[in-house]
Amino acid sequence: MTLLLLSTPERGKVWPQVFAEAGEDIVVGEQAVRDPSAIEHIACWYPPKDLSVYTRLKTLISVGAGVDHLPALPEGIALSRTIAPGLEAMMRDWVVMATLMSHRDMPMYIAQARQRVWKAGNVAATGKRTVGILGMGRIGRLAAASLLALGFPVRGWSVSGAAVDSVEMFAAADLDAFLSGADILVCLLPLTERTRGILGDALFGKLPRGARLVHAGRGGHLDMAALARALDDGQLTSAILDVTDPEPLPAGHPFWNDPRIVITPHVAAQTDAREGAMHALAVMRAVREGRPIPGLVARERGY
Ligand code: NDP
Ligand code: OXD
Repeated sequence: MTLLLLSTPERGKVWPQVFAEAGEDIVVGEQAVRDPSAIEHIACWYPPKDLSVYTRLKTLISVGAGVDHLPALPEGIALSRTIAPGLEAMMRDWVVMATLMSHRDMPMYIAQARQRVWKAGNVAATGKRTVGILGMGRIGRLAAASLLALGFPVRGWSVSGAAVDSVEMFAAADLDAFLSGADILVCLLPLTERTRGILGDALFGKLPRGARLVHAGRGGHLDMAALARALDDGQLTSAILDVTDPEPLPAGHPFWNDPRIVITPHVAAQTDAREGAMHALAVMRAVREGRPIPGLVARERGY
């Protein structure tokens, strides 16, 4: 069973070491493939243009947690997203940071400081603002636990609405009720047909007036023009964005200079090279032994 890695030079260095330690075969880069029919797994962000030459391909592994950048795969090829506790912890940290920044009006104070303005606003305790998390999966749950520990009331939205300790949960059909109490809205959804463009006029209009947005899902969730309208109208107070549409955000985009918006360049988390390799090894072994594939993406759900 050979894995083909198509990724960054750093992963190209680390993965072969990890695979050698594990006694597994790896090929780095398509140019190094001698026999495409020997490749049973491909790990990549973007897949090869022509997958059909890999006639015995069993799994495609996304080196990230998301899979929205990947095309639909032919029947018989499984899709796995990388499950990496280190990446999930980084996401939690970014969400906690951005939520606290939103709660404590940091976009406004950063803008004031640039103008050398000393002007105090009101300070609210964490218990006074409810955080609403769109997407209560692996990352949403981790973030919720830390936000609860800081004293924020937390509510969550997921397809199932399945119970999460100390979190007020809402199922897909109850989106409006969920939004009506989300003072700080955190988006941690996967990008799918059902969630594309969800952060738009209609959704913003259902939040409490003056709500704050924290977004680390995908750029495709966000209608950027709708966000500008909601900020101009006062419906939203601020937005902290790790993802935009497009990425990179063009140098001339008005969001760069908007005092109500803080942008980070899709760095909320990155998969550690060794952790990513360990995930790929776990996938290969599960396939070999006929066990459930870690990080398996359900074709019909798209996440
Ligand atoms: P999971 O698959 O574990 O969780 C996804 C959650 O979203 C689940 O709770 C799911 O509901 C919910 N969900 C999906 N579709 C809908 C829908 N239509 N309506 C309501 N809820 C929905 O994903 P992770 O937590 O691991 O990751 C979430 C996302 O974070 C990734 O897909 C990626 O987009 C983003 N990400 C961003 C990074 C960055 O650097 N900015 C890095 C890593 C990830 P249910 O539980 O009922 O299935
Ligand atoms: C990911 C990402 O999905 O980096 O892992 O956004």
